[in-house]
Amino acid sequence: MDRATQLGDKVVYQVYIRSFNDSDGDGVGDLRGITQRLDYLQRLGVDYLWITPFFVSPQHDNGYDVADYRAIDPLFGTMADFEELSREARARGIGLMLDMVFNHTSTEHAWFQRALAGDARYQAYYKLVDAAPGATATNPGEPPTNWESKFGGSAWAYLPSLDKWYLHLFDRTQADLNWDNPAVRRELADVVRFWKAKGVSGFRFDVANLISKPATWEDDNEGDGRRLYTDGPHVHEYLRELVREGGIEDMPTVGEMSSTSIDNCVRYTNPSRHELSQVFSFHHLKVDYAGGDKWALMEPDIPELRRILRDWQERMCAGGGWNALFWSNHDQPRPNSRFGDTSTRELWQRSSELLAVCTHFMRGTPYIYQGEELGMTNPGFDRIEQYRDVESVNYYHILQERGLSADEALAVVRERSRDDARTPVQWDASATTGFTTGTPWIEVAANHTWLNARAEVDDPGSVWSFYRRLIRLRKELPLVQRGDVRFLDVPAGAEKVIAYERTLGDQRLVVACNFSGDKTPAIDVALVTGGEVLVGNYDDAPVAGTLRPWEAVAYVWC
Ligand code: TEU
Repeated sequence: MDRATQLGDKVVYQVYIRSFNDSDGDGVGDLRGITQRLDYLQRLGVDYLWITPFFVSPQHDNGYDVADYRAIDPLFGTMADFEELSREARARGIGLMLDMVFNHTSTEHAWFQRALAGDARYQAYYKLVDAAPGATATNPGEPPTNWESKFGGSAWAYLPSLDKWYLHLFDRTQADLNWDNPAVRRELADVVRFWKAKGVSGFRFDVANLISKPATWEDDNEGDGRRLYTDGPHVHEYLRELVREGGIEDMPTVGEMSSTSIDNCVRYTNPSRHELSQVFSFHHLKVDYAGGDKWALMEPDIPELRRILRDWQERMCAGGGWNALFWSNHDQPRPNSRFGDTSTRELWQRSSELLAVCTHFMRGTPYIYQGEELGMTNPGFDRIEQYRDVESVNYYHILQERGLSADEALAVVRERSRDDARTPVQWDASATTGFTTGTPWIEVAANHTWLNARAEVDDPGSVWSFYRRLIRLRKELPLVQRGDVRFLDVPAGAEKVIAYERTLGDQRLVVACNFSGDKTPAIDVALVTGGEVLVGNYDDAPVAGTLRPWEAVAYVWC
């Protein structure tokens, strides 16, 4: 089945469980909390929920450090709660996609613990490398390579009791699994079958393109190691095997592909390859990294954003691949704070809606990250103590070691922290936003007094209603589901406009988005002559091809 037939009319909603809705007052979101909000999600019109990990975990990385893939962390509820959620979601036509963190386990996982206790069978589950002679706990010598952890510092940690190093591409409590060991691959396929038998509808695979490491350990003389372990030698084969052995080829599956290439993503998702059905790629979310560094601030480079989106849309389409479409997730700042303008309510609304128009008419599967449909923004915390994320806290210190003052480091963290997207969903205007009756695990954003679901769901002019409309349009228009895509050149003076065209037979759709607060010549008038405005974020149509500040419009010929 081609991907457009399988997925063209579907929209996924991401639930970051910890911050979504708390049913028991402990300040942390949970499974029953999701069940309580299913009516809201059904009304929005989404097809699937991707729920971030709720498995047993010491929570050093908020559940991305799994200690037992088959058991639910009591923090989030019980298996009975999961089964109830699954039943209730299904009754509303919503499927659940679970988040499988298979590149690494928590160091508290029984496998790692057995490895530590000296069991050779389990030592072969991880990437362990003997230390050089003479290593001691206090002076272990050089690690096997110079690779850096994505959260800062070396990607290797020394185990004095074994006199070995283990690889951790993320936190030191997240040990990379050895996918070259067939026993590991069998264990993981078993986990997939376990959840499939529980009736889940699909899966997201965390950092799926990092699972196959190179056969020899070499330093990266040009960078942090990623070019050596990304899209590694056996990654396609291993994913195909997982999908086959897990029995999930017909389900929606999405791989998180960090620093990947289009050619690889065509391979990951073209149905003839029997791998995954969708990919998240991140190049478009690096256009505001100065010198490629997430922790160096820069205004977003919109022409570069256009170039990247164009490449990914056109080349994935030509290669029979399929993109996940998104601006936002639990690792990214809020997109309106980042690419839009939230300085006034009017600009906040227009730029939030512009971002929605820009992705929802593209070819692929749109993902809405919780709260995005309300236009939630970065919280703008002003003290480091308000941050919880391991990466943010590490980098606050690393930036100061690099010479920034504490205030400067905080200013960077404020724009780049993963916690920007992790504040509680703003259900209402009350002090804890209707998220919990207790004390939220992380502070709420101050703007919840006016920016919240209660204020938006019944207002036909709200950001929420706008998202609902876009979801419905995708379901109504085969052109959006399966049309070809081609990006449009923009006229001189319109460098901050992103415009593209979808076509299916003689049907045509043109989308133009002005990523700026200036009036700008946007599109050649001839291109839109005779088209009808399908949707726009102003009440009236643009005049003579000129877009107003943060204007986004879609014209259709059907
Ligand atoms: O993220 C992987 C990842 O590579 C990033 O999104 C990025 O490197 C990170 O956020 C640093 O900026 C996935 C999960 O989405 C993330 O929450 C986990 O922390 C990580 O894997 C480890 O499991």
